[in-house]
Amino acid sequence: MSTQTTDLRIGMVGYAFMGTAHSQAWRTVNRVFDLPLRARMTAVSGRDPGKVAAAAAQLGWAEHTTDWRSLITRDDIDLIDVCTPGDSHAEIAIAALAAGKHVLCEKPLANTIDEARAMAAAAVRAQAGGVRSMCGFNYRRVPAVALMRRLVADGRLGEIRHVRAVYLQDWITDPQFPLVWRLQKDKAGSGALGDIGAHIIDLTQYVTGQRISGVSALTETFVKQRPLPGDSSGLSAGDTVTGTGDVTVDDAALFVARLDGGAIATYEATRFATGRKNGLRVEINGSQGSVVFDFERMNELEFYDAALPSDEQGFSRILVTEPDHPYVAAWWPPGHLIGYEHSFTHQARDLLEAIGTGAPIAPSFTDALQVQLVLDAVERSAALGSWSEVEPALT
Ligand code: SOE
Repeated sequence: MSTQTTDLRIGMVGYAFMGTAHSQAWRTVNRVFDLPLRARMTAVSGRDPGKVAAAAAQLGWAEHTTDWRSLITRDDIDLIDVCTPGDSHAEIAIAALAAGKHVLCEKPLANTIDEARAMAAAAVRAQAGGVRSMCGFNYRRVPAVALMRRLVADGRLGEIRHVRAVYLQDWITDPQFPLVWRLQKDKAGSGALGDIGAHIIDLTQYVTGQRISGVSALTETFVKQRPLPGDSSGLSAGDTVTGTGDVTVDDAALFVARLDGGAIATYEATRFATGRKNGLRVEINGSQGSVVFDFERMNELEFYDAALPSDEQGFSRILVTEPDHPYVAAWWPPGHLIGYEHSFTHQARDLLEAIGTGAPIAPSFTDALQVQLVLDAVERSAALGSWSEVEPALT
């Protein structure tokens, strides 16, 4: 590891689902990757004083405030991370850029084209002074997606003809699911379209290197009224319901599209695909091959290589876990999937809970002794060429 002397001091606005995900990233990134800057979790802001204090403590932020503007005027903050609903992205990001702060902003960039244009212009102006900005289309950074892009860029698929992209969720199929902010146009801008459709739009343009040049679409709102939640800050219901309100966004959005490199495409974004939890799937067919990415199997990429002899052709499953794959080498030894790390966090969780509550914890040393006894029996059996009994572990 190189010696990291320069800190990048971060102020994050918002601390719900995306704020939690970003915090995890800021906490971890320098422990995994060798980088020229060290992320410092300087301060987080949120509207509710009690909740932001709790979030700061839980997520690892040194300080907290209820005034996001104070983050922007501080000299000891270099980057503003915008993790709020879309209705405040433009105001926060533009103010931060004007103050010379780098900005990371969650997707979709804004709720309207006017806001997005103003943000893009502010970013270009700021960049002249060395200020950087980025939108958080995180799926680009899945190693299998990066590999998919490389295969396309290297010409392994030939001329791209079809793009088939779906993003399928089902978390609002129940009409009693409350009217959370993601279902309100003034807060979210649009529904499934902006929330998850934006991801597949970005992903397919990124992977193909082609821009969507025209679309023909239809949208639907299946459930037009929903219970009003007491707390509409997140994905889940608050505990109080105070009447009903109108759903003002799409529940589903479908469109066909042309890409400017000649491909034609279909897109489907819905939160009503019963049984589909986070089904982001992209298939690309070219003149020389095809690739398929499915987020629910995010460590894999399917590849069909038409350059192979016909008797060897077929979709092959590439396990994207090797050091030559993008991002992977910094994580774990070859073959250890991304997500492997979570089993250690879960292990630590269970141990902390057991110690704290006095609950039993497993596997105990006696359980582990049972494993040792099997290892020993295997070695004895192999050495002797005979059956070996495994005694029960008794302690
Ligand atoms: C909710 O639909 C959501 O969390 C999106 O807001 C995210 O961007 C997506 O990654 C998963 O689904």
